[in-house]
Amino acid sequence: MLDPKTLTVLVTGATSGFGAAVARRYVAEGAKVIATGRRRERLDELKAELGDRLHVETLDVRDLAAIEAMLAGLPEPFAAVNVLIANAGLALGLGPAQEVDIADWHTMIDTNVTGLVNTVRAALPGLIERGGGHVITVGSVAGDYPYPGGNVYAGTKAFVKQFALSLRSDVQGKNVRVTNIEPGMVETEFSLVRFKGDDGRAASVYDGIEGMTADDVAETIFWSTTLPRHVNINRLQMMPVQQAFSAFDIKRV
Ligand code: NDP
Ligand code: 8X3
Repeated sequence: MLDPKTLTVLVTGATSGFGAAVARRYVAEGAKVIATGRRRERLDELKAELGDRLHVETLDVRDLAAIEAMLAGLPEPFAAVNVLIANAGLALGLGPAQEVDIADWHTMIDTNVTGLVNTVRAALPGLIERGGGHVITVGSVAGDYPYPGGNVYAGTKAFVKQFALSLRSDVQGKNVRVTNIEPGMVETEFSLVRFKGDDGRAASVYDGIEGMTADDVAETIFWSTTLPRHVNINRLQMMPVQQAFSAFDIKRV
């Protein structure tokens, strides 16, 4: 197993959900963590909770120049990032394609696709120059299995998967591992964001289900990055036991 104390982890979207759980998991094991996100007060709370091994930076992943400036200005103890967890992302809406607000589609593409490639492109050269590391991308079961209303969100997660696999080919021989983590339903702020603050609708998604938690996902990410250096998990799909697959939807006349 790789010693977590040797890891300097940069995680995007750490103000909530998977990202915050990831920050807690790595700091607890002695790693250094740079936690980023747009909501400063959440970052400050995380800093107060986790202490010296955590560094926080306000960051919108849609802003490539801001990512580059953040990486260039990291304080010395946090400068040598060797694990990138490109987690920031969101779904907006669950309506049929013919009815949705196209601004929501643009925001998902800007965040889940452009934000992801911004983050990876900015951080990857440093990882390689320092001798290697690990890039974790956060896909979704939605990247494989279509569902009504998934439309652009699902499309962005299919992109994440194929980008991650392709990235692996590009960094072959550079000692960089790449893993796409693909969860199913996990109760975080994800549905609250998707349904634009409608608590009742968000909560109903998880009614009667023992869903996975952000800690389950953080544990899986932690595990995949601390496996012996010669092992690469390419893709890892995970679901709650109560979530499975359904048959094709056939409309008969
Ligand atoms: P949360 O809503 O709890 O967390 C999302 C995080 O992304 C927040 O920290 C948010 O921070 C950040 N974020 C959103 N937009 C931006 C942006 N433009 N720049 C920087 N950070 C941003 O959801 P999850 O933890 O569940 O989601 C994390 C990832 O996991 C996402 O990519 C999501 O698509 C994926 N996922 C979630 C699943 C689930 O069921 N929960 C299942 C499969 C995948 P802030 O608003 O402060 O910027
Ligand atoms: C989030 C999981 O099933 O709501 O990616 O798309 S799902």
